[in-house]
Amino acid sequence: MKRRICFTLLLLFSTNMIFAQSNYQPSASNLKARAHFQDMKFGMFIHWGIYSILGDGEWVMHSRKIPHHDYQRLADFFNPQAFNAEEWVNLAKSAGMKYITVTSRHHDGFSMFKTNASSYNIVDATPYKRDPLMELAQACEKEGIELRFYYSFLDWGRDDYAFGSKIVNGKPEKGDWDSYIQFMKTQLTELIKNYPTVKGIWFDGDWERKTADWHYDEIYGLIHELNPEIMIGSNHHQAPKAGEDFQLFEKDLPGKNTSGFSGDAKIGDLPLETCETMSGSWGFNINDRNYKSVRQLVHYLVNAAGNDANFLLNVGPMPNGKIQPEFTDTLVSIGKWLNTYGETIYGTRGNMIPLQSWGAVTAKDNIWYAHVLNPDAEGGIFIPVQKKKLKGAYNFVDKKKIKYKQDKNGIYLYPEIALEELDNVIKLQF
Ligand code: FHN
Repeated sequence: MKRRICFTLLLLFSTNMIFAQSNYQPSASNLKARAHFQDMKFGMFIHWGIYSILGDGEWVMHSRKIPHHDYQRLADFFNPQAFNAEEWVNLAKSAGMKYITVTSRHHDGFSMFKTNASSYNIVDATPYKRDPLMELAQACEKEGIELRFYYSFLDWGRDDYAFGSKIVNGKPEKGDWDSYIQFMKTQLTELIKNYPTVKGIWFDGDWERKTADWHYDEIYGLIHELNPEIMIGSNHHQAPKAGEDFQLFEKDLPGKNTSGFSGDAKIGDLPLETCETMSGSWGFNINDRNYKSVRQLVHYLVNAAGNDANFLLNVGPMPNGKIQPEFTDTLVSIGKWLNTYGETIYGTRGNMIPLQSWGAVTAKDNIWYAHVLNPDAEGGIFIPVQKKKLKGAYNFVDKKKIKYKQDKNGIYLYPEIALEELDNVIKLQF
């Protein structure tokens, strides 16, 4: 008997050891994945779900106060016959994107993949009956694009989540918190085991229950146990938590808070990523014509890289499975820009100097790229770098020498600026 108790204790202890993330030490493969992630720099975010039918964004159930049992009907007529995973992946490629992060389950609780944990999923509940995430995983693997899954902690529909319930002692008063945590663990296990090429899990929505015990230790521990290489990030808008592998920012560069999401987002020392929409919405919104220009998005990409962050740019496909032409045109133009300027973005690191009024700097070892985004900025193009001897400055495109002066305060550059360009890049050799 005594021996059995000891054995049980040992088992419990060792299980906890596996799951404990408070002393999380990323594996060598995870550290390698982090460096590769930072090299990739540019990814496609995809918000797609049954909400796209209503053409009013992914929050439509909540914002239009549609009761969940009515909202669920959308599944009956979700039949995206024009969806073609190869087309999406090729679009990402022609935009110069290196990875895709796609919603596997958003706050409406609908699973866009085949799951045995709930019949409210695209294969079992729609006339479409196909698993787009499996098709996407296959197309990504074929085309050399990395795949990551967005997964919502928040669920507006499940009884065990009991949306709206008061949180007492870390649990909702109503519902069944343990059952909900187990449900998520089952789904995450499916997402990792059934889609073995997945490289990242992008969590969102725990901000809805700030005082709940989310069992991060168990959830993050489970993911790392299933595949230590998988990078975990969560859009909780705070400092990174134990067990996370990258830090996310929404609609803002790290350190900025123009959107109001990042007030508490203390920057940690993990790889960074910022996400932004191509119009004003994440999910397909038929009434949103607030399209960002190629210039705005290239500048965001450059500023993100200058800030040492990846840029995850969102598209919200339509209910037929197509991505609207206003987005595809812009993406292809960004890709053309990257065809020329990719060297100054991919594989670089940022934060050499803070963002300047004229633009940003990206770097690879002893080569820096000064991206002049706002040539009219006051003070000319001054690079506040000391104790680094400049050997030469060149126009990145035509390789012509650029005049400069260096003193104890930094480097003053005197380039000829082509105002029609989205970005004038000066290559600095130290
Ligand atoms: O509520 C979501 C929203 O729908 C979208 O998914 C964004 C993407 O960053 N995150 C949440 C808001 O913080």
